[in-house]
Formats: sequence, C-alpha cells, structure tokens
Amino acid sequence: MSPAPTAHKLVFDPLTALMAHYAAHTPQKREAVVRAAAVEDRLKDRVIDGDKVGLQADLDEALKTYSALDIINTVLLGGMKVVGELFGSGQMQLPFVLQSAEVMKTAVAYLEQFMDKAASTSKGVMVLATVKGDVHDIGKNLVDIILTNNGYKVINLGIKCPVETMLHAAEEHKAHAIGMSGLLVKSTLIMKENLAVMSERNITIPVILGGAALTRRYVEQDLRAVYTGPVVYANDAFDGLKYMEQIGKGELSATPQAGAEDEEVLTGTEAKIALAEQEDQRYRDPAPAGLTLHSTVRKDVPVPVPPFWGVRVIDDVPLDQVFAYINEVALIRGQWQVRKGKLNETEYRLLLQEKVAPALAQLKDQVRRERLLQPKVVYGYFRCQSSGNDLIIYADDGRSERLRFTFPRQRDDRHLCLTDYFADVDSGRMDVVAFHLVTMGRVASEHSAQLFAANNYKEYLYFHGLSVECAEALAELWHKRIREELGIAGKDAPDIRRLFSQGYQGSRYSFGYPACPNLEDQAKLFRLLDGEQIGVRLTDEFSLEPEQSTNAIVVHHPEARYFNIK
Ligand code: B1M
Repeated sequence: MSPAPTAHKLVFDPLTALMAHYAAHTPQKREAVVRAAAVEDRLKDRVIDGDKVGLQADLDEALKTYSALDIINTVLLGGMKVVGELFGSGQMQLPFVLQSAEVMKTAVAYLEQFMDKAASTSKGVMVLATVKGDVHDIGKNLVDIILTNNGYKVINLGIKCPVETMLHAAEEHKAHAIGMSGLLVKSTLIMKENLAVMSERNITIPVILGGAALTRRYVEQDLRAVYTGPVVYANDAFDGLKYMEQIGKGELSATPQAGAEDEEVLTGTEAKIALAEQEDQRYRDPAPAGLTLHSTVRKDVPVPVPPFWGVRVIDDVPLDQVFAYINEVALIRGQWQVRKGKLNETEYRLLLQEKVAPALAQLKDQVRRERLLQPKVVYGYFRCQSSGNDLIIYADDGRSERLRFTFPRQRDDRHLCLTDYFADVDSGRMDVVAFHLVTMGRVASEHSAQLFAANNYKEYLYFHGLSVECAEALAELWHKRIREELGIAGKDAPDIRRLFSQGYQGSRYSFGYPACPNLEDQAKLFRLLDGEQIGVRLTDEFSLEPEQSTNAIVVHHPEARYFNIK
C-alpha cells in the first residue's frame, strides 16, 4: 500500500539550504541543486514505496552531491522513519514495510563501496537471539530486519541460544542492548533465568524482551524484579526500534507503562505463564484433604473402532488437500500481519483482493512447482483407559501398560481433566485414543532461512507464514481423517472454516495447550509415534524441529472441548 506521495518530503534540510545559497550564482549550479533535491525526493519515495527499479541510477545521481554516509543517514533513513510512522499509525502493512527494508538494504549494500572503511553508519548495536530451547526465529528476524534497516547493527545469534553466548557476543561487539525473543511459555522462564544469571554477575546492559508468550505485566513486574539493569517489553519489532532509539539518547524508560499495574485479571497468556511456573507441582499435588474433584462428563458414550491399531506413516499427502485447510484469517492477519488498521472496509477489501490474494495464489504455485513444502504425517490408534488424572496407554497385547500421561485437573469451573473423556480402568471397557505428528518438512525451514539470508524479506514473511499455517492446516486435515476413520465425522460442519472453531465431534489438543500444558509430554508421544520416521526431532527443551511441525492427542468423546486450567 503506497502512502500519499507528498507526505514525507523534507521540510528543511540545512545541507540543501546551504548549497542553494552558494549555487544561486550560476544557472548550472542552480540546476544542480534542483536535481539534487529531486533525486533526494525520489530516493525517499523509493524507500517508502518499496521500489527498487532504477535505484542504482538514483544513488549514482545522489552521489554527485552527497556523500554515501549522508545519503544513508539523511535520505534513506528519513524514508524508513516515515515507513515506521505509517506502520505505527496503521496506514502501512507489514509486508510493505519489509519491501521498504529491502530497498534500504540494497541501497546500503551499493553505497558501501563509496564509504570510508572506518566510517560507521551504525546508530547502535543489539545482540539478538531466540532463547535456549526455542526454535522460533521469525519474530526475532523481523526485529533484525527493522533494526538493521533503520541504521542499527544487529548481531543475530539465531535460535536456541544460551545466555553465555549472548553475553560473550555483547562484550565482543560492545553491544548497547541484548534482545531476547521466544514463542513458548517456557521461554519466558528461560528469560527470567538469564536475567538472574546476569544480575549475579552485576551486568546491567539494557535488555529488550519480546515474543508471543510474554506480557508487558510479566516483564514489568516479575522480570524487572530479578534484573539490576533496565529491562523492557517490546510488543512488536517497532517497539524494539523505539527502545534502541531511547537507549541511544540515554533515555530508556524502564518504568512501568501506565495501566500495567492496574490489570487485576490475568489475560490468557499471563495465566499460561503463571501456570507454567506452578503447574508441574500443582497437578501432581493431591487435592486438599477431603476434597475430591471430579467433573460430570458422561462416561457411557460409545467407543469407536479404529481401522487399525498402532502407527502409520503417510508421506504423500497431496499439497492441495493441505491448502484447502489453511485458515486464511490466521495466515493473513496473524502471520502476514495484513490488518485493517486505519483503512476503511472498502480499502481493506481492495488490498486483500488486489495484493494479498494474488500473492497467495502465486506463492502456492511456486510451492507446488518447486516442492517447497513436503507434508508428512505419522499417526496411530492406541488402547487406553483413565485412572484419575492419568491416561494409561496399553501395549499391543491390550493388557500391559506401555506408558501413562498425567494431565492437570481444573480446580474450579467444571473440574475438567482430559482423562474424563476416556473409559475408566474400573469400567471394564477399553477405550481408544489417537495421536498425530505432522510436518511440512525440513525444506520449509531451509527455504525460509535462505530467503532471510538473501534479504528477500517480504518473500520470507510470506513463505514462512504459509509454511507454519500449512503445518496447522495439515493437523486439521488429519484430525478430520481420524474422525472419518473412527466413524464420527457425521457431525462435521460442511464448511471447512467452521472446523477451525471445533465444528465437529471430539477435540484435538496439542501438548503445550492449556488442557495439557506439559511440553515434556511430547517425549511420550515420540515414544509412541517415533517422529524421526517423518524427519521430526524433539529438542532437549521439547521444541519440534523442523519448526513447521505440530502434534496432538485426539479425543473422540462428544463432550470434549478446549478448556482452560486457571
Ligand atoms: Co504454536 N504455540 N505451537 N504453533 N502457536 C503458541 C506459541 C501457543 C501460545 C498457543 C497456545 O497455547 N494457545 C503455545 C505455547 C504455549 C506454551 O509454550 N506452552 C504453542 C504451542 C504449545 C505449540 C506446540 C508446542 C504445539 C504442539 O505441537 N505440541 C508447537 C511447537 C512447534 C515447535 O516446537 N516447532 C506449536 C506449533 C505451531 C504451528 C507450527 C502450528 C504454528 C506456527 C508456529 C511458528 O510460528 N513457528 C503455531 C502458531 C501459529 C502459534 C500461535 C497461534 C501464533 C504464533 C506466531 O506465529 N506468531 C501462538 C499463539 C499466539 O501467539 N496467539 C502459538 C507470529 C510471529 C511473527 O510472532 O514470533 O511472537 P512472534 O513475534 C512478534 C512479536 O512477539 C514481537 O515482534 C514480532 C513481530 O511483531 N517479538 C519481538 C518477538 N520477539 C521479539 C523480540 C524483541 C522485540 C519484539 O526484541 C528483542
């Protein structure tokens, strides 16, 4: 989306004014001044519009008047500032911000040859990493792109990064801040540990934290309490930029944002963080004396018969079947961050029609042609029974215990526990549970990494977003297949979109979700399904590699729905 073309022009540039003063003597000089002003405007427009065509010629023209360093610091960064403002005010969408960053990157790469080796364009240095145990890198990489193309140097240490590596890099590169990112709730606890380690060593470098599972309140109240230096919460990449600018001016504000301390009620994510800290202990604790918690879930529902017992691998899932199950709202608004913002309904619809839909169609074609996504599934059916909060999984003989899961029970609400949806050991009935693990293949992660490394930022965002949403789509598709095989698909909503809000019998719970929050349980799932068969491995900290993978326990009980453990 292009902004109004005149919105960004420089109001007063002392350099241009000075030149104009001297140039006024001859017509040739006057003409040179006019040309310089015009090329300055064109370059800025290019950054804002994300337009690389003819960029080099304009840079050559600008070099006749300005130094390479001035072009970067005044003209190009001026353009990026406008981009940031347009994004912040909801007038520009993330993919187009990234397109602007690509122009910036290309221009800087070209100008480098004209710069004194010793000259630095860097406004500051950030050491940036996804914390130990976490494989998610898109959030962190977006921060890298925005900072780098706004004049900062970023030492991007990648994923699963131990605090020692961050501290070492911070010292080596004389960093002004450390940025930590992480998607999992566990990662927020790792951030806390990292800050405690840093405090013990009297390190006070500013720390910027971001990621899906974090909340401002957690950072400003809990994490600030463990760190001696300033620590701030960044909601998105531009927040990271704002903090780096504050650090540069020596005015980083580490006081709580207004309202943060007034929030009495924990939000969903905050509840998950609190849960992660307490859960392990809590659900292993017996209920307080005299209190037997149980739900009223019906126990006499029919048990479906699966088509086979044990495990099967499917490595030829047609890509178009997966595409059909993509949740486009999650893809476009969530991953690609193309949101309505300040646009009116018509403008937003046009944006979706004219830019987003064709980009998606084109990307799907490329993915099909180049086999950039390779969906694979391993799934299986197992005999099982419940015993209190335990789900017992039986071996092939149907009698001996193979392993058991222990799930948390709600202390309030309906006192639900996942095991309530299965026949009890004392019932004399054997039940069935399905598990699945799906992936879009290593090629998905590799291609994402290549696009990022090649500075194809917009393509990177588009492809990575599609690849992770395809993992979710494949999980949805395979859940449907399981319902069909169990003969319980009769209640499926005819419209695929309604399936995204549980328009079917039973439920699919991913380990790490509130009803089964223990990520370690994935190790048991791996013992049952052997993820290596489809190229998926579980890291030491219970993340899945490749990133574009997900797993779940599939429950057939008609009352099974998502629930929260507060
Ligand atoms: Co899953 N997932 N997921 N997932 N997933 C979450 C994170 C979860 C909160 C969902 C939930 O419970 N409702 C939950 C974590 C809870 C927990 O930790 N216990 C969860 C889980 C459990 C899991 C699995 C473990 C489930 C399973 O299979 N058992 C599994 C793990 C996968 C793995 O290990 N590889 C899994 C899988 C998946 C999919 C593959 C299906 C898919 C893609 C994941 C991916 O992106 N790689 C997915 C998705 C889509 C989500 C949600 C819905 C969205 C995450 C996302 O992609 N955001 C998420 C719930 C939610 O957030 N609503 C959820 C977009 C991304 C660009 O944002 O990385 O946060 P993000 O970066 C942002 C900001 O946070 C910020 O700027 C960025 C740009 O705006 N930012 C910074 C980030 N770092 C920053 C640093 C800074 C500044 C800003 O300065 C330093």
